[in-house]
Amino acid sequence: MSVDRIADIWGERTPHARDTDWPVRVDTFLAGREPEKWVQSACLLCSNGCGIDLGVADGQIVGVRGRAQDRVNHGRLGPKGLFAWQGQQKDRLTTALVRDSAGTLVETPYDVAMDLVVRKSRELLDTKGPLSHGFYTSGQLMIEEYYTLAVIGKAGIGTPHMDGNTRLCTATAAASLKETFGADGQPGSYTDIEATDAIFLYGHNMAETQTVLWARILDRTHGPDVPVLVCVDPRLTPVAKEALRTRGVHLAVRSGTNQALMNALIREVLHRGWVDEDWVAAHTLGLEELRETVEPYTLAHAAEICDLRAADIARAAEVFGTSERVLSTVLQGFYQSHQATAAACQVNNLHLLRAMLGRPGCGILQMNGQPTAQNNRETGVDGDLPAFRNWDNPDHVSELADLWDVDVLKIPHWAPPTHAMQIFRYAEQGSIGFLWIAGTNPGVSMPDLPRVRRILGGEQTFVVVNEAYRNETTELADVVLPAALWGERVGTYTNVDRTVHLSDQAVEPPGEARSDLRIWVDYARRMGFKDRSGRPIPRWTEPEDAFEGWKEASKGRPCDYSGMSYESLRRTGGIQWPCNEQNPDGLERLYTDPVFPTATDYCESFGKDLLLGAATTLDQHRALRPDGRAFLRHAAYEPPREAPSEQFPFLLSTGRTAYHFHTRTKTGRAPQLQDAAPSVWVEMSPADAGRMGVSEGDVVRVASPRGALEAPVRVGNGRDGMVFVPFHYGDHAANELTIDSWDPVSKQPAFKTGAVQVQLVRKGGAPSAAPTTTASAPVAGDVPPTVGGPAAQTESELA
Ligand SMILES: Nc1nc2c(c(=O)[nH]1)N[C@H]1C(S)=C(S)[C@@H](COP(=O)(O)OP(=O)(O)OC[C@H]3O[C@@H](n4cnc5c(=O)[nH]c(N)nc54)[C@H](O)[C@@H]3O)O[C@H]1N2
Ligand SMILES: Nc1nc2c(c(=O)[nH]1)N[C@H]1C(S)=C(S)[C@@H](COP(=O)(O)OP(=O)(O)OC[C@H]3O[C@@H](n4cnc5c(=O)[nH]c(N)nc54)[C@H](O)[C@@H]3O)O[C@H]1N2
Ligand code: SF4
Ligand SMILES: [Mo]
Repeated sequence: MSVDRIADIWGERTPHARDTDWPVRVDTFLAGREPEKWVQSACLLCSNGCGIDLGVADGQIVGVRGRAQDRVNHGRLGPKGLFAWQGQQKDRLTTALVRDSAGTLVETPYDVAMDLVVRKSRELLDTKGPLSHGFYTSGQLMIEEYYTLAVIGKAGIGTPHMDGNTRLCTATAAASLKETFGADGQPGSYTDIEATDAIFLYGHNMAETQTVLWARILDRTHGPDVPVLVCVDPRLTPVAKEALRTRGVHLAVRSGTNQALMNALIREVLHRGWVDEDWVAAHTLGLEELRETVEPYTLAHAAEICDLRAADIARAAEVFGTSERVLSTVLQGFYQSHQATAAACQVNNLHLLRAMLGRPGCGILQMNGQPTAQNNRETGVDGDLPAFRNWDNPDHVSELADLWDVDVLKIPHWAPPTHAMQIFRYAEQGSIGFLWIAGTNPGVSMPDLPRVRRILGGEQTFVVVNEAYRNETTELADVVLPAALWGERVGTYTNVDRTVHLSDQAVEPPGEARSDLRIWVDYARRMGFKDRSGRPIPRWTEPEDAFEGWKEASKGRPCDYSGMSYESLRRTGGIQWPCNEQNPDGLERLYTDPVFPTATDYCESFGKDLLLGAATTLDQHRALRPDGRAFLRHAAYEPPREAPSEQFPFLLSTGRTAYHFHTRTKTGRAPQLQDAAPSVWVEMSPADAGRMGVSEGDVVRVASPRGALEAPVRVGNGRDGMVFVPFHYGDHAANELTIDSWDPVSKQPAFKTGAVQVQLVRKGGAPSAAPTTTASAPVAGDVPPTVGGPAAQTESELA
């Protein structure tokens, strides 16, 4: 059947009962031509990682089709997967750009531009040493590229200044998994959706941000044995509506108060005796400290802090405490806040207290956002050491020195890795004089943009950017190198539930564009990086050899890829790590035994204080004798850094809409998606709007102590006292307003809290351009519905 997949984001329902397979539904979108061939890949527009085939004709992508046999999506695709590839065929960078003496970016042959990069880099390394170099990358490159950069940065140059935009994204997922279980890695599996009785979504608008995973949940909630949903989100998202429909709860917390709510949920579970005492005693540490910390958070106390009804919190605790199987997902409403790691750890705690791990239906998804954020963390381009090695454990550093054949002292491990916000600080001061950015657009996505522009645009640091389009960041760079995109190169990546996919090359990159792997290998060869035996660093030039190098680095570690190959990935619908001799087909769930990777000699991290971020030492960790037990981590609630005041009376929250991906470099060039959400808006509650005399479509000025933007109002369904701005629009960027402060443990910025004022600028006359199909749905009935029309018709076939 044919469906308008702009009007219907999730597509046709295929309901089914608990413990039965999710039916297959294959979605296909062709932009007018029949493909000559199909090329295997996985979607690269969110962490769900849907299996996708690219249809190719005359050397161009002409359409896409979901892969029926893929374990992630069973053939389905969402609006971004269906339509965004079209944006890759417009406005591409085909040559390098170099800033001339007049300050203009001039088209330059790639070789000449790379010569300049190498000259600059060599000069700084010779005069200032490795600390003069910083790398800021992405959650959207491939394993081969990340691992290559990790080896260049750590074994070739020796700089600790390396991080990804994953710091803004899911650094907290990694941090909370390390704190609780000793290492990163998602315990659960997407198949937990088929088996579960209750699903908790914490600060996660999955309906818009992992649309296919949400379709998977809808196929349970529309079948028999409906699971109960609990949604923790200040806005009435589609997730919140489904929670109400399944007779669960929508906890519309006041932004920035998650930790108080979590402490109350844990207290209730403890007080009501919903704890598996024997399991907890055998497999965890820290119960008494946790009990003590949560004791003050009675239902009434938390209700007051979070501005919720005590009965609703009690109901949520009851769902958790009395369901046989619970699946939890956590994302930016928790991660982008001042107590991010603390709150995310409480989700892990609830599962530990009820022994809800390692069996069907009982997963935890400390979600990723970006499609390859997981690999950024695994390979160590977030500053950590590859394959979840512990930079604070001398044995782990020696292993790498042996593997890479370099001196131990070359590998940066004498201090904690430098997080993104600190890298920008050093670039501001000029101690980082060479900053290489790839696969991210900080000119829109970082907090406090006025400052980011000063840093990137200043003379004190030389900025190189690998990009596929001209954007807000390339306009501030000294050299721009043209990058190949998805479908234009081969590589592998890993989604949230540890499923690894191979993406084959379907078409050639345009002009002089080339993959980040080729760019970095070229740089390394020209720089002449060598190991102790005189071999080049890295030892490979081709993607498959880089993957083989990565397999070797990961062997014996939690994220073990040693049993995979390009051939086996091509043959299957994705393989979950660990994949090795013991698990030749991969492993569906971790911690079935349950032995957690907390042993002092094995763990990825010795842990940190959740309130201050101070690190536990190796000796302190050993003295705790964790020996495979998980940590019940605890923290009191603290109010957010920037609270509303008389001058700035509203709470600011920022986030996403279903139709755009981040800074819109692809989705803004795909007509179906761009037309569905063409320009920025500001969401306000009906009560706030009414009080200010503001109606749908009126233009307001939103200002924070840092900056301001003007935009039309959507009178929507959020909390009173809160405004929400989507962060996708570089011309009216939410980050003009946001504060640059972060969680002490994960160092993830708090994009979800801040204080602003709102003033009416002029009456509008027409409704705002916000979509009606999503969390931004209007309260007024006379706003025209968001539809895609004939251009958005998609074929959908049930098996
Ligand atoms: N369509 C689309 N999908 C995407 C992306 C995209 O840009 N567009 N990006 C991908 C990436 S990289 C990421 S990281 C994910 C992000 O996916 P999500 O985390 O689902 O998206 P957000 O809109 O950033 O935030 C989620 C929710 O947090 C709520 N929130 C705000 N403050 C609080 C709070 O204090 N407490 C709680 N509990 N909730 C709060 C907001 O109301 C919002 O609905 O999406 C991925 N998928
Ligand atoms: N206020 C606010 N700010 C936020 C957030 C929020 O919720 N609120 N969310 C944060 C989060 S979770 C995230 S993930 C970030 C996302 O923020 P960004 O990472 O800055 O956003 P993108 O638009 O995805 O930028 C990716 C860039 O890489 C380019 N690109 C794509 N593929 C490739 C490739 O293969 N190679 C190279 N070299 N380039 C490529 C694209 O053209 C694009 O310009 O934003 C963060 N900022
Ligand atoms: S859910 Fe994510 S991975 Fe799947 S099609 Fe949509 S954007 Fe792509
Ligand atoms: Mo993200």
